[in-house]
Amino acid sequence: MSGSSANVAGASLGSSGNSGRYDPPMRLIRLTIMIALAGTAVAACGSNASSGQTLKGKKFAVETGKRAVTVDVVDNNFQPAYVTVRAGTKVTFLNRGRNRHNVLSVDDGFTSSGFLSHDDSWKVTFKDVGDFPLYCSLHGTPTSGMTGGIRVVK
Ligand SMILES: [Cu+2]
Repeated sequence: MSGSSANVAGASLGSSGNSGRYDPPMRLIRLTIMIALAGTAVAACGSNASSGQTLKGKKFAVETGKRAVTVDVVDNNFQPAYVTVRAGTKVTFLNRGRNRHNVLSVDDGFTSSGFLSHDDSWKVTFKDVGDFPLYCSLHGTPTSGMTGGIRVVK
């Protein structure tokens, strides 16, 4: 950014000295702003797409030795938030909190729950290997707040 600002300042000085008009530098400045905005939009799109679909960098509780695993749904997070299980494991999401919650698949990788009241549970058997990001829409979004994920390995 500092590089392009310096270029605009230089062009402005040069053309005002020659003609006394300010049109050329204004056009340059507008063009520079448009390019900067376009670049920002592209960058934002790219980062949204990748952060919504990956569980990279999360800390996982490894529960690969079990055939059935329970994730506690509390006020307001999943415990553990990120779990590694073996393919074929049944995961029970149990609402131990006072608030209502839900368990929604970010990318439709598994069947989402409806609203879960205290002591309600939602069971999902994860047959396919892969990452399954999830969230509660009452206290989070696919990428922030009450989020979690199941990583299924062979
Ligand atoms: Cu919630």
